[in-house]
Amino acid sequence: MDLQKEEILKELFLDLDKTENIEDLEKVKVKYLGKKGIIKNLMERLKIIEEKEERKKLGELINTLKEQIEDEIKNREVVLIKKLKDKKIEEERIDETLPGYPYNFGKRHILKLVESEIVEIFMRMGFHLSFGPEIENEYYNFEALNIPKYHPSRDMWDTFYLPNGLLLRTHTSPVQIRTMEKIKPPLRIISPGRCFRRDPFDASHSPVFHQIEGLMIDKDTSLSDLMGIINLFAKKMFGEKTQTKFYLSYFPFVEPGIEVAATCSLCNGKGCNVCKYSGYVEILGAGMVHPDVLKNVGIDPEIWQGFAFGLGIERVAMIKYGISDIRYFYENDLRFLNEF
Ligand code: FA5
Repeated sequence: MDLQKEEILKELFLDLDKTENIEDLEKVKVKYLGKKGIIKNLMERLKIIEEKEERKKLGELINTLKEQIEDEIKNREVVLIKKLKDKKIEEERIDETLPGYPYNFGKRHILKLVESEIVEIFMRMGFHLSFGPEIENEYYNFEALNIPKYHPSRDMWDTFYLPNGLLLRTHTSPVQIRTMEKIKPPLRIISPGRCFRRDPFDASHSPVFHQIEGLMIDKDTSLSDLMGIINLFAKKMFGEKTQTKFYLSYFPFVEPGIEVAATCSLCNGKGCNVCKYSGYVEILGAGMVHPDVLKNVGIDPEIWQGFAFGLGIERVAMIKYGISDIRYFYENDLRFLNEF
């Protein structure tokens, strides 16, 4: 039987040279060493040789050839695995000269930044932080503040009522009552927080918005203390040149009630579309705490007087940064949020 060893090996080397990956190599393995492969075929042919010695000799030769083929395939496998690894390393190579990815740090929302700024100004004037619940009852939101049931002034605050007789607070003024119930005067507190009203969304109203309540109770506190403190706040918040205007207004829990407007910091009082060409923008409601409110919490109005104020944080932020529409605060548009 002619083994044709040299031809087989020559063909093997050609086949191995053509392999590019392990899958190709597997096919070569099957071709030479598989069940119907070249070696198996040689073994089958061996069976028809009758001469025992010749069969033995040829058998040994086939085995040597098989081992040689196995070795060559193994060698090629080592080469292919290295090639594969090198390719992977090349593909994953880090080019340290490329610019890095921009790292996006989270930041505080503009309303929180403005809130902190307002809180800091008042804390420097000796006010302390106080907090109250967002879900309130009628007593704290209205009655203790001199707004009895069916009183027409309740219409000033279009309220979200909850099924269990509770409500979402319409302003931060209930914190005045809760604080005076707990702390004896003299006291000075500010209370930031969320408020809720059935106000439809428009350029200056949101159904959810933020206020900061201020309350000071002491002996001999007067309207001029309130005016002095608000003036100082306006200058610190909007700039030293800021002027304020005080108007008489009505809130059932203060007497007298006032509203305060500050020169528009965008146009410096000259008039622009943000201040509707008046040069001034309303910043807060305030007044001297009504004696009946003091009585409701057991404070003697003959000894103690005080003032309270409530300002809208969105309104302050809009004036300070010239933002013409309150909806920007709530749309979560990163182009807007990243400006602050
Ligand atoms: C009050 O809520 C009174 N509690 C303020 C007060 C406190 C008066 C203490 C006297 C003494 P008013 O309804 O005007 O008042 O609201 C105060 C501020 O909250 C407004 O000037 C405005 O800036 C803001 N505000 C009210 N409603 C909305 C709303 N729907 N969206 C955004 N801001 C609002």
